[in-house]
This record gives sequence, C-alpha cells and structure tokens, in this order.
Amino acid sequence: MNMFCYQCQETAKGTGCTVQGVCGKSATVSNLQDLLVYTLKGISEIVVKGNVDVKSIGRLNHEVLNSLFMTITNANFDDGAIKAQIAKMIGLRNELRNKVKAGNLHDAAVFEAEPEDMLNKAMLVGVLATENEDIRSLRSIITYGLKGMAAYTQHALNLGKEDSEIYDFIYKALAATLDDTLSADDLVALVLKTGEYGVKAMALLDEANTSKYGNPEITEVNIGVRNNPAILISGHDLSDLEQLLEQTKGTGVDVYTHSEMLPAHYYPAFKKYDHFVGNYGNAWWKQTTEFETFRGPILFTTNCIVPPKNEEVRRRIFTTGSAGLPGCRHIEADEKGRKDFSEIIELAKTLPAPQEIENGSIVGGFAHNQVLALADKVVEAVKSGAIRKFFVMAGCDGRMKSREYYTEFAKALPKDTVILTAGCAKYRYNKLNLGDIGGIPRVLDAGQCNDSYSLAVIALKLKEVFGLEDINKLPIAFNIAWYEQKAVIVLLALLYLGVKNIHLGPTLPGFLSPNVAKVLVDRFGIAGIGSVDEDINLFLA
Ligand code: FSO
Ligand code: SF4
Repeated sequence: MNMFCYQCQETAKGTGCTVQGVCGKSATVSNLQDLLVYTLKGISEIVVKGNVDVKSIGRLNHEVLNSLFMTITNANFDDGAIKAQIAKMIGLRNELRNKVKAGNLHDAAVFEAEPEDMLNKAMLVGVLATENEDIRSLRSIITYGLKGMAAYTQHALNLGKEDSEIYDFIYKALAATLDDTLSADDLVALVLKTGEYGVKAMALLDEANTSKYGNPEITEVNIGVRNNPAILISGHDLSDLEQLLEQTKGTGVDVYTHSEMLPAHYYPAFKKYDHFVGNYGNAWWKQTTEFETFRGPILFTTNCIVPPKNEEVRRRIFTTGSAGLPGCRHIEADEKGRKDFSEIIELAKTLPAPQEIENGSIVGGFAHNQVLALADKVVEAVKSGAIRKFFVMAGCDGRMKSREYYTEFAKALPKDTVILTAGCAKYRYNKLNLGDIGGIPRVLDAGQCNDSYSLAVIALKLKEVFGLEDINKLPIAFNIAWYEQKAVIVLLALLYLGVKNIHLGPTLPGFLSPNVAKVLVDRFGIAGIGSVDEDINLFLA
C-alpha cells in the first residue's frame, strides 16, 4: 500500500485509494496531506489543553483553514506547496507551544520533521493509524466535515467575516480525534455538533456574500460566447472573482465562469460588469475537454481541479488561494488580500477567443431571499395541488457513469414536482428545459454547494408558513448527490437540522464502517439510491 485515502465518492472500489488517487493525486501528495492534517490535530490539542483564546491567534486560525482546504479532494496537487505548509504549521505550532502550558501532549503536537523526512513520518499518521474501524470511521466523518467547514469559513474570511466560535469548535473537534478516551457514542455526538457548526459556517458565508454582493436574484445566464479573448474562472471564491472583474475592466478581455462559479451571475454586484459574459461549459469533471475549446487562461480559485494530460492546457492554468497544481503559476495575495492577476490578463490577450460549444441561456438565482419573495405564489401552488412535492437534489457532480441516474431521475419526475438544487450536481439536469408550474421554474437553482444553506432556510420558512412542527412533514424529499468533503458538511448540517430519510448517491461513502452506517440508517433513515422508477415511487408514496 502506497497511501490510503477514502475521503471522496470516487475512491477506488468504493473502499479506498491505495496506489494513487482516482482523482489524480499522487501517493506522495496524499501522504503529505495526511501529515498536514496530523499537524493540525497537534496544534488543536495545544489550543484546547492550553486554554488558548482563539481571538489571540488570528494568523494561526487562518492558516488552519487554509491547511484544511488544501487537503480537500481536487484542491491541491502540489507536493511542494503541501510540504511548505507543513513546515509553516510546525513553526507556528512550536511558537504557540512555547507560550502556553498545555501539559502532556500527543506526538502530533511535538514531532519534528525536516522536508526530507516528512514522507517517512507521513506514512505513519494517516487514517489507518486508528485501528478500530468504527472509531476510524467516526474520526474520518468529523475530519472531513471540518474540511468542508473550513472551506466555507475561508470564503467568508476572504470577504472579511469571521466567527471565533467556529475556530473554537474546529480546534476542539480536531483535538477530539486524537483522544483515545472518547467512545463511539461520544464521537457520534461530535458528528452532530459538527453539523451544528456547519450551519453556522454556511450562515456566516451567506451573510458575507449577500452583505457584500447583494441577494441573488432570478437571472438568465448566457451559455454562448463572444468574439473577444477571455479568462475562465472556476472554483467558489467570489472575492477572487470580484478582483478579476475589476482588473479586466476596459482591457478588452472577457470573463466567463466555469462549474461552481456559475452562481456568481445571480448577484446584483456582478451585473454591472459588461465584460462578465456568461458561463462556459458544465460541471468540474468536463474540464478535460472544455478547457481545450475555451482556448484562454483559466484561474482556479478552489477545487475541483483535474490535472490536465494536455501540456498546452496546463500552460494556461493558474491557481490561487488553497488550490495548487505543479507546473502552474500560483498567484499569492498580499497582506491585504489583494491579488495581481495582470499576468493572466496579458496571457489572455495573446490567445484566441473561446470556441462556442453551446448557446442560449439557463436560469438561476433562487436563493432564500428570492424564493421567499415568491413565497405567496409557492404556498398557493402547494395548497392548490399544482406543486405536489419538492425534491432537493443539491450536491456534487462527478465522473461516474452511475450519475446518469440524476438526469434520468429529473426527467422522470412528474410535472407537478419542483427540483431545488445547489452545487455542481445541477449540471445533470439544468439544461433539460423541464418547464414551469404557473411561472415557477421546475428547477430552482439556489447557487453553489454552500448555498444549500438557502434550501434549509426555505424549508424552515415553509415549515413555519404551513404551521408544521416537524420539518419532515413538509412535501420535500431529499435525493442528494455527493462527491467531496464540502458535501459532507452539508449533509451533517441537514442532519443537525433534523432532516430525515435523505437519500445519498451515487454510492454511500467508503468511510462509513458497517456499524456507523447502521447508526445513520437507524437514527436518520439515510439510504442509498436504487433504480429511478423505484425511487420515484418510494418518494411519492
Ligand atoms: Fe462541486 Fe467540486 Fe461545490 Fe465540491 S465543484 S464538487 S462539494 O468542489 O464544492 O459542488
Ligand atoms: Fe481517492 Fe478521492 Fe482520496 Fe482522491 S480524494 S485519493 S479519489 S479517495
């Protein structure tokens, strides 16, 4: 075994990547990511045992978020960048340890490793270092949930919003994964607590996004192209997008979104840029062909990156933030968070305009504020029976053939049902023209995966309007597609909010041990997916 990683839905054989990642991650990168997470656990133990006030360690808080984000699936493939981050975190850890009295500490809080021996250390500290498979499973769920939480918290931070309670929780939960005295029940409770803080993190990001860029509104997004040179921006970070739009203004270079950046078009603040042309292509995994036809530079603000086989494409890729890809230029922020994208803009000017792969438009922008503005209409449609049921189909897309299920499911849903979506899962059905119900489109896109929070706000509001005591009494079914760790925190958030009977596909996580899976089934009614017809009958019964 060269490595062990089972954190995403595409993990080899559904049980774990052991030779190299299906995602393209090398064993070296995978092992170094394990060591980085291990270092964070040691830091967390010092913070918790030393009673450190998280408000006094701002830089460390930010670097912990960045470190966690670097280990999310498809975010960072650069072993050099991960080694440098481990060294930075060991340095910060030692500084902190010298300042506080934390008593007896775990190896994670005291080990030293020079760059040349990091790999040897890394091989000893991964997921499999926990022998009991249930404890390993629970520790993994918590760790992956924290990775997703860190991603959302970092986006909020980039817009100037922070919440020390979230940092506090991240340290406590990471430290708990080193604590051998905790029972499986203790860890199950911590899994739910992680969901509670997931809701806080998503609420914080929602507040950061909407206070800065306005509330998303119904928007028609162009999916065709114009004849100017252009830059494609992918990932999830709106502050990077804003800086790119500002810097490309008046240069003759257009900007298009890819995959999870599509929902940026729904924000009022970005509508003023007439060179912000539209969305190019589909979900992240289609980049292997779509980046070839785009022809201009590509900026990755976060995951999901597919390491390109085509060297010409690689030369056009730039990364920033927690993302990284060897051989590609990484744009760092200055101390004020400003980024200089001039190199990308200059490169764009030398390259041809994008090649058209489709034309027309798609509609989105149904985040909580917009849907609640339509609440009367929606409630009326439910009361009159025009809308029989809502299907939350938020989440991720991915390469697996079995994900065609979601397209077929959307097509087969009766015409009196509405799909609520968020995340890149939408690309499986957002171009199907499923029509509308009395002016309400049958696919309502709230935004990115983190905007799944909007769907929860909508559900809670409907619960109130209909005077229900239990969110599960609403005519809403949950058929969610997952891929990586941001989907894990969204799932934990929904469980915390009391949502039951969520169907999760296309396969259940490899990191659920049989006993842990049983807890999720017994306590929350979590289920996998079956055939489209069977599932539709089940949901409508
Ligand atoms: Fe998709 Fe990738 Fe947004 Fe994920 S682009 S898969 S859950 O990063 O974060 O939905
Ligand atoms: Fe495998 Fe997914 Fe881990 Fe990549 S992130 S190594 S595909 S489990």
